[in-house]
Amino acid sequence: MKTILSILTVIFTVVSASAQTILIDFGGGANPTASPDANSNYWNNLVAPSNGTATLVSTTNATTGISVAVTDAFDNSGPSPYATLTGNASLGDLNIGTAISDYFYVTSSSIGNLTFSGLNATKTYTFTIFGTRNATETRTTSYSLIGGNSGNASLVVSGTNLGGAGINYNTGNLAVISSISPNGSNEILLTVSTASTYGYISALQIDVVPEPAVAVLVLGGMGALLVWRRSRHRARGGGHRAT
Ligand SMILES: [Ca+2]
Ligand SMILES: [Ca+2]
Repeated sequence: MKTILSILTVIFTVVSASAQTILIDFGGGANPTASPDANSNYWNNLVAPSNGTATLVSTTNATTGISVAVTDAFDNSGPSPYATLTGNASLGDLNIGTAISDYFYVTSSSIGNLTFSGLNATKTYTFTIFGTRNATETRTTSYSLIGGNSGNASLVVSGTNLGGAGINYNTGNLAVISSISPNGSNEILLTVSTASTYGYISALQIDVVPEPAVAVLVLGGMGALLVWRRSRHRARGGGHRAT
């Protein structure tokens, strides 16, 4: 049994080593997120809404080979209008004050495009997006991703009592778009738009999903273990014999 546990440990270590998480804070330069944060995570800051670029590191400060560029300018960035903004625990690793309380924004007559490049064609990417703004007007932001496949989601970012009594901004809801693969140029395009007056992106988490080959390896490995266990069991005289 100890051997089996050791083999399983090795397999799961291989899987976890290939999974990466990336955190990005969008906003003006006044409130960048420092690294590491209170959870020991490293962040990337994008501070130029018209032409910003960044070479992205993972939450463990590892090089990812992925970069992001603003390829269609946002209208502008916004500062933190509520310095004490505290998000809900549901935001997970995105729940850092300097990250969630500032943003890039668009208006209904514009869009903002972010192009992610240097992606791995054998992996898929899950985008978890947070946006918020303090306003009694209900404002909804749309996020669309286009790579080898596509996906989209929307998020209500402001509105009367949206975050609870007297709290007119989003404090805990996220837009999640899963399993997007890169296109033939190893890129994914994220478009931010709105049918309301304004649309926002405050912070973004990208989870790099292990390539299918690794998952197959794990399943194959587990299958091999079961066969191995069964054959050992039989060799010891165990097993169910016909009576
Ligand atoms: Ca910030
Ligand atoms: Ca931000």
